[in-house]
Amino acid sequence: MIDPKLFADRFPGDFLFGVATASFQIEGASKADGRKPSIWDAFSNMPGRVFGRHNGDVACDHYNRWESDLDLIKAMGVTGYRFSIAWPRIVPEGTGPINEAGLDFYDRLIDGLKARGIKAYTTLYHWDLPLALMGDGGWTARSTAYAFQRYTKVIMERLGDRLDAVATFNEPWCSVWLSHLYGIHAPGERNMDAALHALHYTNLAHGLSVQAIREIAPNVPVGLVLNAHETLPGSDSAADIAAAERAHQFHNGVFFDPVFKGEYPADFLSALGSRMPKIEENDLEIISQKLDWWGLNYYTPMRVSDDPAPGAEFPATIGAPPVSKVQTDIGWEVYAPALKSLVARLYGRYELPVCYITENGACYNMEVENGAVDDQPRLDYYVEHLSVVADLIQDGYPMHGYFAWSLMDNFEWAEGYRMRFGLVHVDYDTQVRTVKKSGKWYSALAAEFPKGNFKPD
Ligand code: GCO
Repeated sequence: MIDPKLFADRFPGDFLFGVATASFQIEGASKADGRKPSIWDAFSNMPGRVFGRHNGDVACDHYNRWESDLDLIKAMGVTGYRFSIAWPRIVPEGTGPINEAGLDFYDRLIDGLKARGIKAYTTLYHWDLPLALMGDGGWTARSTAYAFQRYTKVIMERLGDRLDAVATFNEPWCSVWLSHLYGIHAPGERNMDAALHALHYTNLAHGLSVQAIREIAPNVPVGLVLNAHETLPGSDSAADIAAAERAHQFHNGVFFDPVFKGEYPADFLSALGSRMPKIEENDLEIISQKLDWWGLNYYTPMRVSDDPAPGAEFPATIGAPPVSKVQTDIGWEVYAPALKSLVARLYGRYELPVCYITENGACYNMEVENGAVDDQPRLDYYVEHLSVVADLIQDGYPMHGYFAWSLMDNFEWAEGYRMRFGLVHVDYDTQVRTVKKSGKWYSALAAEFPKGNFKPD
């Protein structure tokens, strides 16, 4: 096994090691203290949407166990905790009354982090849209972007003085394409026109939220977390190389270009622009405000070939087979070189601020045996990918920190609880937490970096 103490030498002394979670995936207590349903509560209660019809009612019961969970994070020796705030706890109907009891929970959580010397990295939207907003069309309605701006203001007024960083959205790719075009995530639509509306209004909501954060808490570094895809051509034919570029525009460019260049990608626009909602005069200006940092969530590459079907809709690609034979238990190809080429390519294409790896990790479903979880393949995955991060730093890329996904096993969206990503195992019958072999290794590594950093340039 790679000695974490030796491995640590490859990172600068102020590198931040953290762990990440998201509200709906861990909190449970879905009806407590004034919380109302989110689209994920509704979706997980529909037949055939989530494995085993699992739901978020109890999850890891973090809402009640937050103190011992923070003790666990502290004991693991990491210095950053990335978590998300549940909009349906704060403004339970999306618009309208503010729920003080919901704010109180995050107040206690953030104070609890501070008391333990752990930095608070908050995400405002990790997919739990208040269900009531679906009555107006959810993300396909422009009004949702303004509702999000108001929710942002409520958060920043109450909590902004103690946040070490804030991200507006987590993986808009998922809440746009996976949720409105591919139908896998809530609300489960399969409709390009709806998805194109969700796309622009999500981007707008990001911009409006940045405005609100700057106004209320100008000292809090603002960012956006993107699951950029390394779109690799399935062969070196000209058709596949062109397909990979279209895939880049569709899966990455529609988020990166408006935010970092103030425009939508050209080929995307000529193919689908006429089906987008009206882009109002200042929208792109609002969307493209300067950010202090961006977060990259990376798990696996995207391999694509040209779709030969006549009239195939943009991006007109089909999946190409994996190159590496190693797969995690969720079936994702393990291929660390794509993390390196992806970061290099994105910095080549865009003027990006400093980067945090805000999620990286692997799904392996080992259970507890004799009080321990031997998840060596997850540990190997971490070593391999962290090693790439160290190489990127050496090559001069501004990689400032790394958050493992995830602190503990949790509700893996459409896969329910059967897919486990935690450094810590959760027994869902007893809520007992057991630090896995990978978690012990990661703690030993993180313990070498007591300072943590946040110095956006
Ligand atoms: C994400 C998700 C996580 C998932 C993880 C594994 O941002 O993609 O935040 O919620 O659990 O990615 O699929």
